[in-house]
Amino acid sequence: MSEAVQAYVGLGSNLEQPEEQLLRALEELSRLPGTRLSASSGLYRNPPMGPVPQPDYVNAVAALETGLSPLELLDGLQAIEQAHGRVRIERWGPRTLDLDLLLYAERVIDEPRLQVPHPGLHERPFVLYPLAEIAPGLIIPGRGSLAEWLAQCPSSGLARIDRHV
Ligand code: PH2
Ligand code: MG
Ligand code: MG
Repeated sequence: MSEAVQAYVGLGSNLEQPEEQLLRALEELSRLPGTRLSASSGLYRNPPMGPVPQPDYVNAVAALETGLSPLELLDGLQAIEQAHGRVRIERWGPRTLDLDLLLYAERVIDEPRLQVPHPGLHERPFVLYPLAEIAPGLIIPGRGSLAEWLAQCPSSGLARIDRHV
């Protein structure tokens, strides 16, 4: 395993107790081989984006320190999605758990299985706001500063969920 790098993962769920899905997924992320969960944002309830009518989502972002390669990490994320009973029925459709690799070190990756930075990252409030909570000074490779994208992105519709722990 190579030297650890910082990676960011977007979490989303809108089926079967979304908050529980996300809290369990955070624990599972921390147990990936060669990986440490270095930070996690709050949980945000927000309306579904896209063309499919579906329940509200709960979204969050996690920071990982990992020795896994980008594709090894992607495999790990997909295995966790599978373990949460993820079924791929339609694009943009509802899901028990979605784990998107948002950023991997300062890398730009454009492969059939994996695009990093995640293509939607810079325009989605449910990614930008939780990301800013744990990495406010972040530069998005090829796209500029997180702070600038955030300033153009209304937070309307995002409701931070209090965690009673
Ligand atoms: N994910 C989608 C489609 N729409 N809407 C919200 N609010 N949050 C998501 O994570 C989300 C979505 C497909 O990945
Ligand atoms: Mg996904
Ligand atoms: Mg997604």
